[in-house]
Amino acid sequence: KSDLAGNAVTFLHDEDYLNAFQTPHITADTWLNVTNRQGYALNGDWGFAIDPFDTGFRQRWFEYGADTVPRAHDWNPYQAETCTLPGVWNLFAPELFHFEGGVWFARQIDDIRTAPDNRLILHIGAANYCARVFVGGRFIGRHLGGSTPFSVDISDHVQGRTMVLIHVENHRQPDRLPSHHFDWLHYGGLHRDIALYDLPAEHIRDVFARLDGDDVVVDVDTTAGLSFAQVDIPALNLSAEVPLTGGQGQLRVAAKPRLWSPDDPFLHDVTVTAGTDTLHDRIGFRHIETSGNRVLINGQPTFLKGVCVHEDDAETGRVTSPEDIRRRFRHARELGANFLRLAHYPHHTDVARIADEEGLMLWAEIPAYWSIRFDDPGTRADAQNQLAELVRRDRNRASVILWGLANETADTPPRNAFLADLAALARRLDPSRPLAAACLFNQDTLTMQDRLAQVIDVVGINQYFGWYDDNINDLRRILDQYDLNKPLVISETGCDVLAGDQGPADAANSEAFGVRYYQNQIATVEGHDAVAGFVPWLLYDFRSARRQNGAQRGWNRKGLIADDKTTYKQVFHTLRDFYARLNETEG
Ligand code: GCB
Repeated sequence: KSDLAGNAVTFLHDEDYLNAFQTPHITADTWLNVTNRQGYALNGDWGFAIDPFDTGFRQRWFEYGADTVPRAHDWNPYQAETCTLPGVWNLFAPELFHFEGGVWFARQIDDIRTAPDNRLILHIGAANYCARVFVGGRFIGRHLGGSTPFSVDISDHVQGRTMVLIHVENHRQPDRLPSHHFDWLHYGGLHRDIALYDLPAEHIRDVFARLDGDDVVVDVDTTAGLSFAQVDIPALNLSAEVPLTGGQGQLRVAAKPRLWSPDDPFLHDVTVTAGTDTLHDRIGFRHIETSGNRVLINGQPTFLKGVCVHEDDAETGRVTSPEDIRRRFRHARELGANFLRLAHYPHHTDVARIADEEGLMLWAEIPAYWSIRFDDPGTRADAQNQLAELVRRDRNRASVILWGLANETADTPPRNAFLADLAALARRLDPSRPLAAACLFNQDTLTMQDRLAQVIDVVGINQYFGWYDDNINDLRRILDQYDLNKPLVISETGCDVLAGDQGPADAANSEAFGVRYYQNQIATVEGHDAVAGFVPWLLYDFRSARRQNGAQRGWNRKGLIADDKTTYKQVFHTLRDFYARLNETEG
């Protein structure tokens, strides 16, 4: 390209700078199962620079090499300010709290390959929202979606010490999931583990083990050059060879495994070997299905005594740890809960892993939340990819009993087509689990007419009668009129309570108000035949930029426990008594 005077110019339009870094896409297709693999952690110190004007693309900051003199003067990754990853930039400095835009992260890596033809895979736990990966000065690819893991083979770009730059950008855009507007804090950054994996050239990409009727089924997916895999499950006395075609194979054997259940969360050691590669996992086998209005675990009707939870922490934001997860589960158990709804995006990989060990059941969802551009093919591809990455990551986890497709989305033809496609994808990637969503009920007739309810297996409704809506009797009408032959779960209910507020029961935000709210809710729901589960909103107070009244001050205060994750509100005890009664009746 040249200008009128014939001078060479690289880009004519400003947006071309960014358009040059759109493809290749990094997607679920290149995702690698890293379960129990020994990785080389890249957590820790990284250089970082905020880049609100995308200067780094214009000046090609990513081309800085170890021995090259920087071509631009504005940033040098070797002299950068540093931050600790995983991290969210909102908490790096007070002035970054509401920053939305692009940030560069830089770090040198070593070639850790132990054999010359081994593959070197970069694995990123999550980057909110759009990540562009540059290795050794080259653009490798772009990933969309803020809460799912991705991997990319960087073997051909690493020589000795090599600079890795990851540009992460979190613009709120109408074509993303979530879109412009949502009720939690818009954290940006690389908020989960980053690691390198050194794998043999021929390796296992994924394993999916499950129960199907009376059979144990193990799908194996490897690189194309392998002709068989070995599957060992010692507790089943199972050791079998699986022939692979084009790298894919399936083992199906009749077996009677000891079943995983909330009361007996038994996990089987499963080892798959192919060529010189091995993947090891601990997998629970259990049945999950619905029958009429009930959810059945191993054939037993099971009431979902739940609680919703966001992934948020006063100190670390979206960054979580096994200790934080275990504390979450301890509180859920203390409440008497057996079920958590992981709102409103995929949570950390360790959540389902620890829930497997502890016998808690989970609803895992993607952020198809509120108004989404359902008619945009790009948004559709993004949603499908986020779902595929979530399902592939967590489908070996017995604790995950439901895939959640959407939350409070309006019934329109484009939305129904979009979510029907997602449902089909989920069933294709994982035929073993029911699908759920928080549907909308008709406000006038108080009936469930949302056509999404026809597509999914477990119908959720978020209702706030006594808070946003006044008349609690309307909830009874909804339940009485519910006539779908599918489980109905109260997938959210709650009210903002300020911990320690001793105001009277008719003053919003007081502890007494909260207690009365839940008493009314419980009185309406308890024993009602239509209801298969109750999942209050939510375990802890969480940050939300849109919540700015006097009691909120940047926090959604519907937690049963305050934001310090220590101070119980009285509503916690109201619910605990309810679940204790249910536990007694269930015997
Ligand atoms: C809802 C949303 C949830 C909000 C909640 C609230 O219905 O699903 O994301 O945080 O209400 O507190 O209003």
